[in-house]
Amino acid sequence: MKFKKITLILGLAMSISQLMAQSPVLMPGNVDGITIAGQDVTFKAGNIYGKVAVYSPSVIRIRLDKKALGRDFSYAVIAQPQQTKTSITQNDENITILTDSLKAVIYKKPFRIAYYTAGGQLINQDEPGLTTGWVGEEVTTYKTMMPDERFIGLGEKTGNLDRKGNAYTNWNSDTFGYAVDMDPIYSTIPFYIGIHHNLNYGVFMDNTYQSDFNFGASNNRFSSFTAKGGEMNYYFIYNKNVAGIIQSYTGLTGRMKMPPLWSLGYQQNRYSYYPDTEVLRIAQTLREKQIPCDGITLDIHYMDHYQLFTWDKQRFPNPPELTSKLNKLGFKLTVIVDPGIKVQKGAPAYESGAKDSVFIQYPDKTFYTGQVWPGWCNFTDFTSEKGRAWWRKQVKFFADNGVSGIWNDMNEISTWGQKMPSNVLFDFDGQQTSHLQAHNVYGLEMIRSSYEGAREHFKERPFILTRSGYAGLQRYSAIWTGDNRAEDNHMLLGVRLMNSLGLSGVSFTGMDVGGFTGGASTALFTRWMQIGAFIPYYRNHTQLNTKSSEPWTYGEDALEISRNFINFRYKLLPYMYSNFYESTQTGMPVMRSLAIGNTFDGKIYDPAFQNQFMFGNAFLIAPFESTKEYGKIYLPQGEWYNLYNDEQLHGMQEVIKPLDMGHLPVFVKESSIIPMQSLVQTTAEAPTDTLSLHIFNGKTANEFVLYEDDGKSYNYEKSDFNKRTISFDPTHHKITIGEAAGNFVSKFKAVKLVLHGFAGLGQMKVNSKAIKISQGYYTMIEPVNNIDPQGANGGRRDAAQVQELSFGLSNQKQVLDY
Ligand code: NBV
Repeated sequence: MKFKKITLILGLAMSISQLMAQSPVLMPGNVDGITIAGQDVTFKAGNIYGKVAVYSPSVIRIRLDKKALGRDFSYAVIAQPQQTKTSITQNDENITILTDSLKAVIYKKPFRIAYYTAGGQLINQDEPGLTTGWVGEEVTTYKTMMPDERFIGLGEKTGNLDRKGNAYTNWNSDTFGYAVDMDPIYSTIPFYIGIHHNLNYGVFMDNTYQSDFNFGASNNRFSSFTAKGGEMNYYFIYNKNVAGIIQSYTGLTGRMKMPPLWSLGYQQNRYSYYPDTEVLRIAQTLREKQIPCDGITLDIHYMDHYQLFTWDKQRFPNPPELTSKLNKLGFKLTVIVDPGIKVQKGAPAYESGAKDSVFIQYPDKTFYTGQVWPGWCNFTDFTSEKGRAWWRKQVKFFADNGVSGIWNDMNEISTWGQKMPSNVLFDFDGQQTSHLQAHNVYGLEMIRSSYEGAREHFKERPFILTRSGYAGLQRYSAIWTGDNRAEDNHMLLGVRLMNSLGLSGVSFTGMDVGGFTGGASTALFTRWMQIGAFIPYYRNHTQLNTKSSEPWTYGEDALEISRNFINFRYKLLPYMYSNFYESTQTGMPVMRSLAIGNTFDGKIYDPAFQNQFMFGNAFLIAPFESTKEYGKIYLPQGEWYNLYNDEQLHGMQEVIKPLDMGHLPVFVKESSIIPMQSLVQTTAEAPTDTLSLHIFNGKTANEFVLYEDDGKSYNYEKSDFNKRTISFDPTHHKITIGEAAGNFVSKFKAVKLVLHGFAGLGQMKVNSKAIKISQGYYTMIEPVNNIDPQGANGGRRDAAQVQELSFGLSNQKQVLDY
């Protein structure tokens, strides 16, 4: 009896001391309760519930929670797991999941996971001592930091291309005039790529709560990702190259749709153009000054006291007439929308939204009211189908007025206070949640509603633009990098932001060219306009009360240089449109960080070279501060041509080039295939029926898929496109234009082949018929004052000696031998 009492007391004392010693960090225990079903493994690990699921040979998903796994729901992921050849085996120590390209090992004592190549090389593993842990509701997965590991991506994040040594937060924020190292800014894409030992992998943590990523910020032990709530839910992606990782990531989160062709043209913005006569004056001036342009935008002053779905009747008395006049001049109109609906009795949008109860609410069922442009506002709950349906219906207002584009601003959500209470509730598609979980997807669901509304009501493909978003935003919208400053370092930061977005599945990206706040110097403005010609969404925009920023406002030289670069962009439309097509197919961005093609070349991460990027596969752009007189450029592997004069340069070397206002350093990669067209002032104007096909000689074989469709309807979804593969095979001295696929009749009937670096070639055989080659000069981008009677290059300073020949374009395969 006495003995029993003692053991009881001892036992009690022990459990109290255990309780007291319980760690504030909850971690997975040993794995048991394992169920293997097809490609899935479910288990318990101490108090943790887990599931590991194979999505494809290169994608494995991990879910962990401290309670039974809940509803499987995502705003980002649209893919279902693919049927994948998988072998799952286990022993006392571990469970091994093997696909054709990836091996995941779940260690049982305690739970942790490691990923290996099919050949057994370690790609990535949970940090063995830290694995995954919960502190309160906050969950973090820790990964062993590999020697010399680099990290790229994570969407719209400031900082260096290589994110090693830094930590980042995801909480969509309105950051007017942000500093170049500010974090977070407007959008959230919790997806990054790790690189080490000639291996690369991707991690996408699909959790919409505020999240933190740590890439060895003041620690050399781990990289980690944290969510402030919800479950640990991430996808591990392995592929041999970064392009393959992006392809898998966009396989999960979706790819962009074909944009309207006009949205690739130059766009003129300001905050704000009004009244209508001013809008037309700008449009007409662009035409008079022969500056190609396709889009003009109305910022908030078009509305009646900033109330959504209204027009200021004084400034814009007849919007359909305005849009029709603009259309006749070859312009499309985009208008801004904000999520806030002014609380105003009698106002149709407010009344109908309130009646249908589409606004986000406090727990006591009163609408959340926040202050923004129109004053006190309610905000549509885009996370409910009811809210989205209501918004889609409102979008008809724009269709009825001939609007072609919807620019979604302030959708972080931004309110003047910038502090929306945590207890505001969102439907979250049937599982009501708080602001904490819904905040980061608010913008995504707003653009989804705008896109779907436009798809319902617009006659043609819409252009949708957003400032905020979450992973998957590429399915609905283009994005721009918000309120930057007219400063050199902002111009370069903008390039890195877009490159990082491109690495994170978003191809259609832009920045305010010329800078939003402040005023650019002439040199900065000109440099920015040049870079703009090589970014996916090319718009010039500036803040209220700043100096005008149309291309003619900086003097004659700036105007001429801007025009020449815009001209070049318009001639490149067949190349660009085809590159956008590639984005729709594989997620490959149009604007490409050098980390995509040169992942393991350490030089490209050097801060001196990290702003360089590829525009498609052919052009390497080297942006520098406008104040620099010399630029040090790193040319990666391959042979390169200077765009202005075809000077040939070897890759894997640094070159120093003098910089002047007229020449943005641009290089063309050897073996490039660049289809071009005649100059037009707007995409509404048909180019001539001759396709200029530029081939840059080189030692490597290359291919280019030339894609055309009508540029405006959805018929391309029903095979109404024209697609052919053009290939260059230097080993066999052959250029092939493949047979055309699809039902669309190409706008081109003839080809003018422009050969660069083929000096000495006298003739070519086109389908066995010999055709004589003529010698010529070609200037890709005219600089100012290019006439130089003494110049060796046909009387011009900048020109390349080229070989040319012309022949008819057929729908059948055409083989050119040389
Ligand atoms: O609508 C006005 C501006 C707009 O021009 C800008 O591009 C957005 O990023 N908008 C922000 C509202 C706030 C400007 C201070």
